[in-house]
Amino acid sequence: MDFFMQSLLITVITMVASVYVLQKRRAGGTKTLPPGSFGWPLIGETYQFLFIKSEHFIRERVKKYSSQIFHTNILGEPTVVFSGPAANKFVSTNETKLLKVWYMKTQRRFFIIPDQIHAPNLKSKQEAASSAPVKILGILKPEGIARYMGNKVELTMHQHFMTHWEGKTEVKVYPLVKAFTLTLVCQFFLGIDEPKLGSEFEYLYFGIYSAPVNFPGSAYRRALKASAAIRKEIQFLIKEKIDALSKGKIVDDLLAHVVGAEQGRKYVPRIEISNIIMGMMNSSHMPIAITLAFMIKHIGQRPDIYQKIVSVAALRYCEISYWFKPGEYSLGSWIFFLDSECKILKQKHAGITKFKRSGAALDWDSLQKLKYTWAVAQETMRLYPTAPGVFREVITDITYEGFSIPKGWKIFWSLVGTNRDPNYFPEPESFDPSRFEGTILPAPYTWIPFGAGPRSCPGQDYTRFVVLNFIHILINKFKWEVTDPDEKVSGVLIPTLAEGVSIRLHHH
Ligand code: HEM
Ligand SMILES: *[C@@H]1O[C@H](CO)[C@@H](O)[C@H](O)[C@H]1NC(C)=O
Ligand SMILES: CC(=O)N[C@H]1CO[C@H](CO)[C@@H](O)[C@@H]1O
Repeated sequence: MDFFMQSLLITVITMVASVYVLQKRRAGGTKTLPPGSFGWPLIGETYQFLFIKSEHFIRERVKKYSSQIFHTNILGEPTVVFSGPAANKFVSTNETKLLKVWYMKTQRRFFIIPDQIHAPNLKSKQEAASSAPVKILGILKPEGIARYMGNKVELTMHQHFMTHWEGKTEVKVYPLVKAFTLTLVCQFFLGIDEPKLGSEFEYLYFGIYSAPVNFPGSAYRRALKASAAIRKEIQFLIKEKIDALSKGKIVDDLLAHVVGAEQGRKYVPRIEISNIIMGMMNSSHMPIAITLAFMIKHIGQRPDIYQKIVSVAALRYCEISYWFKPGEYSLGSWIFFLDSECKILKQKHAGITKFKRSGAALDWDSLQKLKYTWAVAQETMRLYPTAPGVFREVITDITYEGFSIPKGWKIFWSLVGTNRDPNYFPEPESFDPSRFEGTILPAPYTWIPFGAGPRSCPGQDYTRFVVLNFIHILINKFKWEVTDPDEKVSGVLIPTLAEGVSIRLHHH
């Protein structure tokens, strides 16, 4: 921590000294600001924000100020923290009218986004370029994923399991799922079979919530270097794709399509294309790996959940495959006896039996039916959220719950403030997928891991596709138990696994 404090001190000196004064003046209107504290001069409550678990940081203040929203100062920016269902609804429904997206300095530097965009037409160009091409292409829609990933993903999964899982009696889950999601994103987004830049993507992902001080050994510096390396590689590949396309070659990966589509329509700077691709790779690699690792840990600790996934999957097969006749079927190491209405009569553990489709990736329709497995994933994302929140900028003075928030202020929209709140999730610390199953689901706006409203995450289908397929295959191949159930969860704003989750594997 010494080092951190020292670095901060130096930044403080180099920062414009007027920020504090300015902020006081801005805050000193006649209207009522949300309660809160700007903390220390200049650095405000940045330290607390970055180094205290998000839910504690928020819960403490919500209690102290008796208000769901409160003001603070994060990295020199007067910021109002929004959390809770009402705030979630407010932000998502007023998105384009009252608020616009805003990026922290870390993210602006990693992506080379200008700090201030003055010209109005430049602003709209910038905004359009940041997400439009993705939406135009529809590549993250189920059809797109099926088209670009469908046939390859099966082979990739097969190879992954053959190399890293088959024949092993004990494995560490976290490094393996990271290797897996990296392989997928390299293939899907860049069209390269040899995964690369693994540690760079990890630094980038964790670097976003770091103090932006560029000193040897700082998380920020590592992430900055990592983003430069990633960008360089993407720029290189863009050149390759342009060459290939101009020679009339068929290249069928996502980058080639973005390049191709952009060339057909209008010129979009390569820096924008690499931003889009880097952003999507960042979102598809670490968050899915972390979700998978925690999910595998909890399934391993709970035989009831394991078995329910297996039997629900068996029932689904039965429903979707009208050719199932009454009789005996096996799935993984379980044997099912089905009656004429496809009800499971009996099930027993079967030693070594293989379900005939074991190891095959599922198509889109079948995946939609794995509702219980998805409920397990949802519960995992509730307890271990990989995107703690997003920033917005207030574009016109707004009034919310009687408080006024001046134009130009930032909003930190916490997406996790509700996740462990017993008012919305009784016994919040217990892992209970049934919260997301059946008729009584969490109330609207109480669980929004992907955000909500017009800017919500376009990668939800990709996430579902990868998570469900991976768990499906894993369960078909193995049963497992966690060797250290008490392994510590580390990380402040983003949870990670201190020891990587070791499990003992039993092959079917
Ligand atoms: C566990 C997995 C994931 C989580 C929890 C997650 C969460 C989020 C959240 C909270 C946002 C911000 C929404 C906002 O600003 O209001 C977001 C945006 C975004 N996500 Fe994801 N995401 C995940 C996976 C993915 C994947 C797999 C992709 C791509 C394949 C992806 C692509 C994007 C993009 C492009 C945006 C920016 C959208 C925009 O600003 O218009 N995400 N995600
Ligand atoms: C990486 O993805 C996560 C999850 O979607 C997001 O919260 C974070 O802001 C992204 N990081 C960067 C540097 O864009
Ligand atoms: C100006 C505006 O559109 N305000 C809306 C913001 O969101 C709340 C809650 O969804 C609405 O009631 C307001 O009308």
